[in-house]
Amino acid sequence: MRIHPEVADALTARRPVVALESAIISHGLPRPDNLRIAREIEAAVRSGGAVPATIAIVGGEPHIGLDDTSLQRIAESDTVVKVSVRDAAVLAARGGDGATTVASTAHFAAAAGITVLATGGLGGVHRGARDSWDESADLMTLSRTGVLVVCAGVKSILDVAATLERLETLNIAVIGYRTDWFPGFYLADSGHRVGWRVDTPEQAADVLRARRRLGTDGYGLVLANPIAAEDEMDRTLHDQVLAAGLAAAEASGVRGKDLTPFLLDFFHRETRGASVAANIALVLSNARLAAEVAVADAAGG
Ligand code: PSU
Ligand code: MN
Repeated sequence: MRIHPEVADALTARRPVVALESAIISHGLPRPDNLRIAREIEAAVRSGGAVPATIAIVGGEPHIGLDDTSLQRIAESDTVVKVSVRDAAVLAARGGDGATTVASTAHFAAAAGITVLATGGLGGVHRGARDSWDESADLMTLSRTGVLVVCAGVKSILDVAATLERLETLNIAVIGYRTDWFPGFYLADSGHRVGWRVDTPEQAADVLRARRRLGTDGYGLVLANPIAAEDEMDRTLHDQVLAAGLAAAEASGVRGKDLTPFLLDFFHRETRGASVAANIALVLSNARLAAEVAVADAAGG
């Protein structure tokens, strides 16, 4: 692993660091805006007082923290593949470039000693999983990787109720940030309750400390941060486009790791950018909150 010097210095000095995934840059957001947004996500972490560590595989080597040349390569190259945990070694062996999902970002972050990770939406159980068995490796990975993932819930393209059940089974606590409801990604509220709530970054950091004392810090945690009311998508438009997107995916036979990018792209095109605007707003908010939690964690010792 290559740890960027700024990140390495921060980790050595126990200053706050936030890990950022890169699949959202390469596969989750439209070009050419994705590079600018990637930089804005890093800036949001800095404005919250932490050092950003965007994670990706560059030239076969996992990088913890990217310089601008590498960030550009991940955002713009056509040969960058979406990398989950199982793909990492195959890609590393052949020296390719890969953008990491929440699962593989969590894996490399934990290996580097980073506890807090920010993303847009966590992967989860897909609709129709009863037949397709399509469940994101994000869930299984978090059941054995002790990072806190700050996200706006799971994407509404998923089966939210089933995802919450699996999170329970896998020992991954879900904590609402200033809410008792699990967020719905583009919408603030998915209609499902969460069991726990915190109202400040300090309270979230208290949970991280308690978990170290109790020895449950090998399991992941989800801090669910709803999109701000003024940034939410229109619910009627959301529901229409979701139904159309699911039908289009079914009709064109999209499966496996291509399904999430397909549906996100469908949303972005069909809503003429409204879903992109919501996606950007929520990911920046998550990056900022993740930084504040990392700061509170570092301050508490
Ligand atoms: N959240 C977003 N946009 C994304 C993703 C999450 O706002 O593109 C990506 C993340 O990298 C997540 C992945 O880990 O989608 C889940 O994909 P899959 O269902 O194939 O595991
Ligand atoms: Mn899948």
